[in-house]
Amino acid sequence: MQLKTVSIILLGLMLVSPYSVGAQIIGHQATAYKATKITSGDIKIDGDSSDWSDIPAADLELESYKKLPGEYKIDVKIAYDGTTVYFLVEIPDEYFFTAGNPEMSPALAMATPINASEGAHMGAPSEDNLDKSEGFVDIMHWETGLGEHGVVAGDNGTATGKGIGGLDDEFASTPFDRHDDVGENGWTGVWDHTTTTYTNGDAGKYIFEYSRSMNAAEDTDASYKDGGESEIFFAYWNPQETGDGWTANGHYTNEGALVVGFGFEPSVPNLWLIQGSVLAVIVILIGVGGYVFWKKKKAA
Ligand SMILES: [Ca+2]
Ligand SMILES: [Ca+2]
Ligand SMILES: [Ca+2]
Repeated sequence: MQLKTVSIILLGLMLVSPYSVGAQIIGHQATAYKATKITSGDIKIDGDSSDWSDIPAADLELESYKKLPGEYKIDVKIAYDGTTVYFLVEIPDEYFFTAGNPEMSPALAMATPINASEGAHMGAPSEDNLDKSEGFVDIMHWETGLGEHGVVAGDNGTATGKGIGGLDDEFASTPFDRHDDVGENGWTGVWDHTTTTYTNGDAGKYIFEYSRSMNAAEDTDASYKDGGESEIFFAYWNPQETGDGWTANGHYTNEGALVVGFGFEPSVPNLWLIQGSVLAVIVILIGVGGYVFWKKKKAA
């Protein structure tokens, strides 16, 4: 190897960290999760999570796209009975709710690709290309302030435009191109909080329990198939982000997909292993570079 070549490699390696090399190869670390097949009727959509006690949870960390401080460690459970898919999302956060005011109450969204390669950026390929689209994502969007705790929200398959209780069926091709579904709102949900007094500032966690048909009802919905795989992203808006509530892009989200296998454990690439391998290659190259440099210097 020529000295010049080795110097170029070393300069390149000094400029690129192993983390960014790994992240460029496969993106953020995904989380694998096996959705549990249940018998119809096992899960009741009522905001009470006790019927989920036998179903394992995926632990996800939601971070702020706007780089706001802190993160949310949430638990997600998914079950299906062949015709209906059920979701339970539990988010530790203070109870904070103002009836009729979406921004002063929590909001949750979930994106599943319809024909985009992933749902992380609502159809856009990356944070740097948010106005480009690579396809459509299906969206569940729940503004709790438009409803109340313990009360059924969504439209259970009817078409009403804006969802009852703020639980809406939508789609997007980019973050700037998001629409309500026109054909039907497939979502049914009940949210609650572990507080017993429902006083703003109470500690505890939010419970979001919701379901939908596994089949797409229209082109703007994703399908969830028994034996199939789906990549899912969640977003949470904290009503205490500002004195006036949350801002549109103040949401916290999982940067790596939740990869869901319906009835099986899906395999996901291990980013840490790839980063470790990249680091090992860098150490070897630096060693080779140092040896060549030493040989050249000795020969000069
Ligand atoms: Ca329940
Ligand atoms: Ca729909
Ligand atoms: Ca939809």
